[in-house]
Amino acid sequence: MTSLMKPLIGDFPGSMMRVTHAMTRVVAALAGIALGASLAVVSATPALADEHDGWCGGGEMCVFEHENRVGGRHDYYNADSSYVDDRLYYLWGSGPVISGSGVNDMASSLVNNETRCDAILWEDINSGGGALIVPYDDTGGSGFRVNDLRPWGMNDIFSSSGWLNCV
Ligand SMILES: [Ca+2]
Ligand SMILES: [Ca+2]
Ligand SMILES: [Ca+2]
Repeated sequence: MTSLMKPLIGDFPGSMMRVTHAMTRVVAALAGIALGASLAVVSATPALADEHDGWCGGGEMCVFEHENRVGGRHDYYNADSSYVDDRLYYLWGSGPVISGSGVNDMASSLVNNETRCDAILWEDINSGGGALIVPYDDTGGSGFRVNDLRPWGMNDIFSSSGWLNCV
């Protein structure tokens, strides 16, 4: 599947890209188109029921409260228009336990664990504001990791996310 995105914002295989606020309007509009197509592809995999359970499984984009993927976390398999209604999981005992702390404006590191789609995270809900595009890793590793969002100027800011450039 050819992406509608790349011709407009440039080809950037394997690299991260911060999208400016002005560009995001274009990105968001096109991501909506790309998203429908991407969901049709990925929804056939069995990981769908595993999202929002605190485990960072295959096909998911996972955000973490602190740098280097520690602290509270949350896992997204589908696009999510608002992190305001999501809660952080903490690893206690045998597995993740949900907390009262929200995901919104908390992410300091993340993993794109999808092997066919770039992840895109926005600073506002409903795909608003600036965004960060995070490539996928299809080499059989542990996903594309961003261990520190501060150099990107996007620490503690993300409020929604989705997928794009799915192959
Ligand atoms: Ca949500
Ligand atoms: Ca944080
Ligand atoms: Ca935000």
